[in-house]
Amino acid sequence: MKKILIANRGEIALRIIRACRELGIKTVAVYSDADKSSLHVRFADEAVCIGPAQGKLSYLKIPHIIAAAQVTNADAIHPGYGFLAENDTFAEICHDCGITFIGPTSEQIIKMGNKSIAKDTMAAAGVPVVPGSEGVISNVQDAMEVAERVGYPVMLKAVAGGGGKGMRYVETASEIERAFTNARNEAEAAFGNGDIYIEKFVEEPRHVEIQVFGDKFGNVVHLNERECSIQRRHQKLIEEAPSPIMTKELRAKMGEAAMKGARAVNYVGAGTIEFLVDKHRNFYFMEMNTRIQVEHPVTEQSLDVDLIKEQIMVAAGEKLTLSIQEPKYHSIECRINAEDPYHDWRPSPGVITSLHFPGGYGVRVDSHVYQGYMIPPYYDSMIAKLLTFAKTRDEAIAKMRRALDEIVIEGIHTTIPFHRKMMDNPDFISGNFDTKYLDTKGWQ
Ligand code: MV4
Repeated sequence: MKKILIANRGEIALRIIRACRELGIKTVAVYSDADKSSLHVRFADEAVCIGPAQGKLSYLKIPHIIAAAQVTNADAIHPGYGFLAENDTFAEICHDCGITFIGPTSEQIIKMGNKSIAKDTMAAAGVPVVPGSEGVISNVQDAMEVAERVGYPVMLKAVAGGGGKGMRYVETASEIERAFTNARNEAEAAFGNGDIYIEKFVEEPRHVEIQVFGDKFGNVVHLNERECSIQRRHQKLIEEAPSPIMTKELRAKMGEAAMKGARAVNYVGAGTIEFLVDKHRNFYFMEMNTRIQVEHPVTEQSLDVDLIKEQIMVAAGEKLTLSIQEPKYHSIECRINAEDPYHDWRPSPGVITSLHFPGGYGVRVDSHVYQGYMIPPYYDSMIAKLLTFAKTRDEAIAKMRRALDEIVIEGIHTTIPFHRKMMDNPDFISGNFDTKYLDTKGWQ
């Protein structure tokens, strides 16, 4: 692999360019009109403008990106996360054009993109799943029957959904007809696919996901868990590895289940298997993400591995170099977003007038912003990932407090005050939280 085009922007584009630099691989950036002065454009060896500011007209335009790869002679494309990362058509077109898509095959993306097929595939492979319908539910009658069988409350989920979209909580039989119709219409409008499946509602679940990796020789490993329960409206805000609830035994069981799932689809590249974990530490498959994730650095800092380099090597046809091992460090990530947590988390784009990032032992900042940078309003609001890592969770939290005290970002509002408060929150410190924590208790 000699030259990689990065079909993304922001911090992940920089993260990928940095890995390529260290590997001696040339890079091509693509950018929209709004990103002319972005660091990914400056740090790449070449850069191609692919359209106007809106993502739909630039970073999501497959023909523009393929053309950019062809005119620059790139032999591979790294999609990052978001945009085209889980677009099966894009993966297929790359393949047909003789460009290596750094990720799984289009078939694997399709299979895991349909949440009901994904669930049935995992169940067949022996991965624990939440009791519910087998396949999709075609009418209210069937919905009632399944709900009676597994017991209320239940969740209606869109097969084309994920990340909480098109979901309905149903407490009693009297609500199910309305919920089913609403979920179906909402899913049809949002995804052009109104198919719905049902499962029993898991009470007070935690979101714990397992990083997996496969190569082209059929080798699969798991790289332990990430705890992602601190979320707001399905947006993760704090992630950590290991999870405060994890035991060696549970890790081995969940890791084994995740590898079974990955092997069942001959998975190649970086993937994440998301689980719900209930208060008795039962775990259930939720979804598989067929991409590198925003929070991959917490795994990197916990295990001392480079997941982006590994993605590139595996895509180039090398054997996996990673092995299964217990966490070496505790790592925490705070997502710094250009949002105002004091005013309903409203977006806060604009110019960063003053900037100072923390450093020192056990601190990592992944960010594309600099002093004078204008945060455009067109894309997601994450402007930096602040990580700390240490031998113990308490030390990692202490480092995070210290790092949050050092950081300066002026000119816009950010999620920094939220994170600083969370680092003193007794429930966070004791690991006593689930996925509902922020939405029900708030942070102030
Ligand atoms: C659930 C659940 C409880 N029981 N499924 C939300 C996002 C989507 N990926 C699945 N989600 C959930 N599915 C059953 N059977 C609770 C959630 C859920 C959730 C999951 C992970 C992280 C945050 C969440 C917030 C609310 C609900």
